[in-house]
Amino acid sequence: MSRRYPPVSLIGAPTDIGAGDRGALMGPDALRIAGLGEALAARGVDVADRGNLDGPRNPWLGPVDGYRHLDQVVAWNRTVMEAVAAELRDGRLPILMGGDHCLGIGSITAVANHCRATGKQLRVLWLDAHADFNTHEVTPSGNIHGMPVACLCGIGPDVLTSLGGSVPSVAAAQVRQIGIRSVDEGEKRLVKEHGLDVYDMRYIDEVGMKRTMEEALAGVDADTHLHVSFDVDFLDPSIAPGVGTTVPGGPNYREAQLVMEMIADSGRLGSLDIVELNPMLDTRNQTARLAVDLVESLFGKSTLMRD
Ligand code: 4U7
Ligand code: MN
Ligand code: MN
Ligand code: MN
Repeated sequence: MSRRYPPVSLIGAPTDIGAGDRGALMGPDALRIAGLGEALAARGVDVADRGNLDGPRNPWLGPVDGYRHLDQVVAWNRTVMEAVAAELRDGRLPILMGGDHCLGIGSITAVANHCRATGKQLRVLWLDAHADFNTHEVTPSGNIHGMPVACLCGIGPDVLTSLGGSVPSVAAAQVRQIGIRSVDEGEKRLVKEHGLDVYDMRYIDEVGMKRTMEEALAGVDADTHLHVSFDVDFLDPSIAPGVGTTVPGGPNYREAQLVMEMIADSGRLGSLDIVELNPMLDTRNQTARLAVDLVESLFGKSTLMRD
């Protein structure tokens, strides 16, 4: 039989406040329409949809001091952090339905605080085409969805790095990035300087996804809380067109399934973000349906005898 999962809470954060394209604010409803809740329930998971959080609308202004919409990004992340923290306190597994990836700051800050409070080890798997390690000095866009990993590691504006009280929220050594294939020039230097563990597409090409995941999951044990931050642009754009920042050369369907299956096999999934889905750029909700399909695997769905 399939593994038991804690009860799951779906949290919608309908905003594109940190993005460069409009539309990610429709992500939560696209995931609902693709049947995310029903798919989990069909796996025997107890799931509650908490509805959507509220926050400031997107004024679509240019950068100020290298940041677009910093105040609004802070407001959204504070709300996300509180919502995720409340679910974790109740022993539930939060699924944050974004929204753009700046929301990973609030979500993962809550998870990190929960781990500190409960004495769990934290491991963050960052599935993304991008390293999201820009700062206001090196960002080519000012879009804060390109900065969440840096902020979590303590590099960024105080209002974001100290959102949860302890700075940094997360140590670079707790993060594994998978699928990376677009890193900006200044960002590259920072990624190296901070020793981020990056399994980029070149590495995946050379050693294969199986070994990559074995390495990314090495050391995960019964005391580990695994957080998966799934930026949908991780996937190859040929299968996942519904994102704002597509980069060719991503994992194909089978590789993506293997990623999810191997995480499921670890048995340690504790929280999840599904971010950057942009229904305005999608074809008949194809990308949302693929995301749901992959989440089923993340929750232990597999073929034939392996269940
Ligand atoms: B996402 C970018 F310049 N690096 O900072 C930037 F290429 O959350 C893109 O991973 C960031 O989708 C993409 O604007 C953020 C750009
Ligand atoms: Mn991202
Ligand atoms: Mn990305
Ligand atoms: Mn993106």
